[in-house]
Amino acid sequence: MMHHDPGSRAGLSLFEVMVAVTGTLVVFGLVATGTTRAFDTWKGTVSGTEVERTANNAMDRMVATLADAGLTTIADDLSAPTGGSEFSFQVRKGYTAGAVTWGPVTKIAWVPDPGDARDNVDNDGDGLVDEGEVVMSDATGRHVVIVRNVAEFLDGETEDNTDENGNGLTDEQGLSFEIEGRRLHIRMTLAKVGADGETVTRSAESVLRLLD
Ligand SMILES: [Ca+2]
Ligand SMILES: [Ca+2]
Ligand SMILES: [Ca+2]
Ligand SMILES: [Ca+2]
Repeated sequence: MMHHDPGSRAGLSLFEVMVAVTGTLVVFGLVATGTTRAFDTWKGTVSGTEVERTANNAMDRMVATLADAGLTTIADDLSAPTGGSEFSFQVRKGYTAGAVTWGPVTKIAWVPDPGDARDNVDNDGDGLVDEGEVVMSDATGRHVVIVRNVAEFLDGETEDNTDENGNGLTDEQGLSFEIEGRRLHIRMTLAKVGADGETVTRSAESVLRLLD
């Protein structure tokens, strides 16, 4: 049988109490998370947080790709009040003898969802009419879908030849680019419909400075 001196035994007890308290907090945390998830599933709702996160991730990806894009490599007219839902650009790769070398011509575009042609009908039955996706492609044959469930028009906008959402662009699509000087504005709206028929819409917006 082992004997401990009373002093160290008391210290150990205090440590044990702290472990017990911490352990209890962790268990409570898990229960709370589990309940929230179960509640969402039961209601059949789409989580706004999830749609927002997807929109932000896609926006971050576009911004990262376009960080070294050159203004002079862009031939598309993206000025207000129309802007554009697609454009081609080149990204600076480095320098050769003091001159900038550019990467392959790359295109980012809103394209119709392959299952939902632009005919004012929800052909694929997902609750969204004529939704699209953001696709990035380049001359090397690369073709990447950055995000799906992109609204046909930006939040607050319809096709009526006016700027209903007051951002300076008329009838802009769910993915919209605008160049003002050297600044590139990127706007995007995602939408998703839950099992209960409720539509969740989230938008993301970024402005970045293009290289000369
Ligand atoms: Ca359609
Ligand atoms: Ca659809
Ligand atoms: Ca607008
Ligand atoms: Ca409009």
